[in-house]
Parts: sequence; structure tokens; C-alpha cells
Amino acid sequence: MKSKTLVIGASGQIGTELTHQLRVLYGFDQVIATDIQPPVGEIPEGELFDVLDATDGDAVRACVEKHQIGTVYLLAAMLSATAEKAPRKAWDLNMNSLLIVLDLAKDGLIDKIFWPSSIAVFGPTSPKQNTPQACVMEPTTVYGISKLAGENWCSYYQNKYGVDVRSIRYPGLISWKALPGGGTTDYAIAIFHEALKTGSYNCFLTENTVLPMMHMDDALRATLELMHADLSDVNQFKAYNIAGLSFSPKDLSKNIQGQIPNFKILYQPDFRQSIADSWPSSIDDSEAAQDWKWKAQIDLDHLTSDMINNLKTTLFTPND
Ligand code: AKB
Repeated sequence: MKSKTLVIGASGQIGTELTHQLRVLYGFDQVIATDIQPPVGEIPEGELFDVLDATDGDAVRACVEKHQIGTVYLLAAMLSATAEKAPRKAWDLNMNSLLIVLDLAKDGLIDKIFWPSSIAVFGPTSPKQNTPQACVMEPTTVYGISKLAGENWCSYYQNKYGVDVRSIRYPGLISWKALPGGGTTDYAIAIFHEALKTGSYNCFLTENTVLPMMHMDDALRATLELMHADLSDVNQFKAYNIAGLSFSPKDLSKNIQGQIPNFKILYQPDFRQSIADSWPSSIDDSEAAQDWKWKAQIDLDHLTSDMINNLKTTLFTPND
């Protein structure tokens, strides 16, 4: 079994933090970070980085062969809001990159894959509260359609070719270390930046739009726990539901006001409102709890103070 790990899309919101954790866990010489763009500034000594287009099958194969990769974390994707503006491009990126990596596993070049799915696989006909692992899934966004198709492809490759591919349906992920790019849940990060920089935030969702969310630390722990779980515990492909928190912009703004009393929020819903309206409000993650003992740890108070305390430092400390 080859030991090295490849992260595709390593400069994105999840990739930035996950790559760091993987390096700490397995060693800096064991993890190869890749992204379509070179990193801003110098690559720190000891970190391995290659520029890689996730949709270029030959380039991905060459990278896997060159570094003798065993495990791939495929994080490159176009998120819900951006994908609505470029549906064909989103489909091509989200699907082709997955099929390329699944084929590498089928051909025996890699042993294991992590590929993120999303709560976007659900749609207006899915139960809104406590949405179960398996239910009606009729997504109305191109992002959701691509994630649901991706889940089916993963299942197909596992059943037909024995590929070990694992997946989680991430809710909106909240972190202070890296910005998200083009999601509907992004308001829950932008709100902290604006609260600290200007004291007010113009929200693109209505005040009572409740969505499933999670602190990045919980999401990273879930990812690594699933990847480290015994294959016998996850022997049938499932993109697991995981639940963290459920809150609305109003709930979050009240919590922020607890620490920044003058903070003001205004509501100006745009096209992202209908995306949010099609998604669940809360998630049933009992199958993840049962199969690999998943349990979220970070509540809204902890999340709010962690975001404010860390952003206070990072937003106002000049880079050298
Ligand atoms: C998005 O808003 O598009 C993502 C997601 C829920 O997958 N954060």
C-alpha cells in the first residue's frame, strides 16, 4: 500500500486547513498539495506543492504516478452560488475531476479516495427537518445535481470495481482561517468579517432562513474519522449526513451582538435565497453516529467566540 497523500484543490476553504492537518499527521514529505493556481507568495520550506488542473486526466495521472500516491482527497469543486452562474462549467469541473480520480482507483493506481458531497443533494421535496440519510432527493441547483450524481458514481465504482471511496455531505462550513468561495452558506463567515470591520452586515438571506452549519474543526475531525474508520464499518458506500448546528442569520446576529453590542444586520435577499429555501434546515446524522461514532462538539457560542477572537487578530494584524 502506497503511503503518500494527494490533496486536489488544496488552496480552497477546506483544503487549506485539511492539508495542514494531514501534514502534521503524516509528515510534510508525505502530503502533496495541488491546486489550479500557484499559492500566493513563497511555498514554505518542506511543503510540497504542484500546480494541477483537476479536470486534466493525464496531468492528474502523471502527478499520482510521480509521487506514488496512495490516498487522494479531491476537494476541487464549484460551489452552489457560483455554479448557478456557470452551470456547464460547474458540471464539467465537479464531475470530470471525480471520474478521473475514480478511474485511477479502478486501475489500481490509488487505494483510497475522499470526495466531499453536500447537503445540496437534498431539494424542496426532501423532508426539511431532521433530513434523513436516505429520502427523496430532487436537487434544484446544478451543484446539488452534480453532488448527487457524484454520490451515485462513487457507489457504482465501489460496487462494480471495489473502489474504496468515502464521502460526507458537508453542511455550511465556518472557519476563520480561509475564505469560502461562492457558496450559499458563505454569509455565516462574511458576517463575522463585516461585524469586525464595519459593525454591520447586509445579509443576502432572509432573517429566518435556518440552514445546517458546522465549525471547520468539527468538519475536519469528521473527515479524518471517516477516512480512518475500518472498512468493515463503512462497507457500503454512503455519503454520510453529518449534523453540527442549525441557525438562521437572526440567531447568528444575536449571538454576535452578545460580543459586539452595536452590530447591525440588514436583509437584502438575492438569488441565493431560493437555493437556501430548497435545502434542509436540520440533518439527521444517526447513521454516521452508528457506523463510525460521529458526534459534533462545537456549539454556536463556541463557534461565535472562536470566530470573533481569531478574526480580531488576523484581520487587524498587518502581513509582513
Ligand atoms: C454551499 O453553500 O454551496 C456549500 C455547501 C452547503 O455545500 N457551503
